[in-house]
Amino acid sequence: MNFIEKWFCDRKPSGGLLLLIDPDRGAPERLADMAEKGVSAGASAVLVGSSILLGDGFERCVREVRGEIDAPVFLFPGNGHQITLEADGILFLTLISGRNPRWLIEEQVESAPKIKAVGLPSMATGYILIESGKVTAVQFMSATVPIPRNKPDIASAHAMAGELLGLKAIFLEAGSGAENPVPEAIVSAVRDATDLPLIVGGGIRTVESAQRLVSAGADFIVVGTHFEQTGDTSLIEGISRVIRDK
Ligand code: 1GP
Repeated sequence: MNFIEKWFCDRKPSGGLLLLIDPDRGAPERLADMAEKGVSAGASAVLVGSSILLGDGFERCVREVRGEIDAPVFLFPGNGHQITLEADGILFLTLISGRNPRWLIEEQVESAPKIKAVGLPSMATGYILIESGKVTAVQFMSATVPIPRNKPDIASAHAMAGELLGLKAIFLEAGSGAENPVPEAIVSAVRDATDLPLIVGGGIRTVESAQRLVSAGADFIVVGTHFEQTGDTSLIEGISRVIRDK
C-alpha cells in the first residue's frame, strides 16, 4: 500500500473531514491561509483541484498549502493536467457513473506516465456523480449524466463494479456548490454494497446534513464552497466533532 492508500485505509474507522481548495479561488497565500484555518478547526487533509482551471496558480497553490499545514495535501484533479509532485498523493479518479471514455480511461492514460515518473502516491478512486438539482460544473465539464437521486440501487451497482474492478475508494459527488448534497439513501446503499473508504461531497453547508451523511455510512466528508465563501470555522469544527463522535 502506498502513502495515500494507507492514509485512507488507516483513517477509515475514525473517518475525517477533507477540505477542498479550488486553486482559482484566490491568491495561493490566501488559499494556504484558508487551508491552515480549516486544518486548525479539525480538517484531516486538504484536497486541491477543480473541474476547470482558469488561472495558472495550481502548482504554487499546492506548494503554499502544503507548506502551511500540518496535514497531507492530496490532488483531486479535474483533468490530467492537474498533477504535481508538490502534493502528498493523488486521487486517481475514474468517473464510473459516466459513459464518457475521456473520463473513464483517456485522461488516465495520458496522466499515468507523469504520475509514475514523478513517483506520486496514487489511489484508484471510483468517482460517482449524483444528480443534485441544477447542472453542476463537473456534470457540464464531464459531459456525463449523473445517477438520478432516487436510484440508490443504480449507485450501489456502480460501487460494486468499482470494487470488483479493483478500485480502492469510492467518491460520491453531488458537485461543487450543489443545490442538494448526495441523498442519505444513496450513501447507505453504497455503504451496504462495499467496505471501501467512502468519500461524500458536494453542497454540504451544515453540520446537520453532514451528520446525516455520516450516519448513513460516509467515512469522509468533503467541504469546499461553503467554507471558502464564509470562512466559517464552526462548520469545520462541528462536522469534525460529528465524525469523531460517530
Ligand atoms: C466538490 O465535493 C466537493 O468536488 C466539495 O463540494 O464545494 O459544494 O463543498 P462543495
